[in-house]
Amino acid sequence: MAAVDTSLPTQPTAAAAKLAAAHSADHPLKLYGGWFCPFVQRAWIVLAEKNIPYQYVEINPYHKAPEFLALNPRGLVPTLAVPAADGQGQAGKHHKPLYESSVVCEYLDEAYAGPEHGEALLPRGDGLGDVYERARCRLWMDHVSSRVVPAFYRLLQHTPEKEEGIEVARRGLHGALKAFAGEMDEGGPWFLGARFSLVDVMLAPWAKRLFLIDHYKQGGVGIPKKGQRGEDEEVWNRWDRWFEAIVERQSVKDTWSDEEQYIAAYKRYADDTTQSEVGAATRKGTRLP
Ligand SMILES: N[C@@H](CCC(=O)N[C@@H](CS)C(=O)NCC(=O)O)C(=O)O
Repeated sequence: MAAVDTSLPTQPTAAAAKLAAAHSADHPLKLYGGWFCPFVQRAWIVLAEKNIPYQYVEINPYHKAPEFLALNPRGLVPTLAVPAADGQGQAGKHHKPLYESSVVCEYLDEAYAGPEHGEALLPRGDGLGDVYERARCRLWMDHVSSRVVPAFYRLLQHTPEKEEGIEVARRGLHGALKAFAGEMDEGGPWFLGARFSLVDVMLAPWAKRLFLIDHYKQGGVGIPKKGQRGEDEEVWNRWDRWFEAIVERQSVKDTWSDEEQYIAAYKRYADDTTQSEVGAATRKGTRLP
């Protein structure tokens, strides 16, 4: 295990530090997170969006502490400790664990559904139209996790000695982003048009991290400039609208540390020497954890 993965700065900074401090008091709902982690940011955004009371607990997931593994045998963040209302928590404790960012986000959206938590982040309702919309959202949430996110790491971890040229990796990311943008509704910037949803949340953390590709990789993200997009003009324009809105979303800004800190943390990815599970899976070409 490389030392750097365990020598990350230990705390969030900037806006994320403020948010963490405001949620440092003991609370039965606990989010175990790492400030640098995009999967954690998904869950943190949902907590912020829905005005849910919780405690934020910063941990380093590369240190597999026994108490952490007892909650999440996969040893990954985000991990959520959910209050067990019936007292029937794990091993007699008063909480039950949940993990996997998309599962955690859906749980929070469903469990905190009262009017004080605002509009649901996944369309509710039992009508066939609602059921279809919910399924369509899940489809594109899955597209983010199974297509966009792996393509992001393939490009960020691309190094000149790789057999596959950087252009191939870049095209892979473009293809996944265009497929996503091509499905977006009109009438507002979000995936569902005027309505902000979990589909937006799923991609927001990587949208915020695209600057790392510009910082580290020759040619950067490389989305063609306006007016030079040929047959993709419309779809990239729609992407721009979404991107400009998501990076300005309050919950996204509030869960963000200093950019310099991400640049330092992601150097191991850019050099393709990270020992993280995500990094190793990208190197091997296997499914991300
Ligand atoms: N599929 C998981 C992925 C979570 C994940 O990979 N988290 C990283 C931090 S960004 C982690 O905990 N890594 C620890 C390790 O690689 O050992 C999710 O969606 O929650």
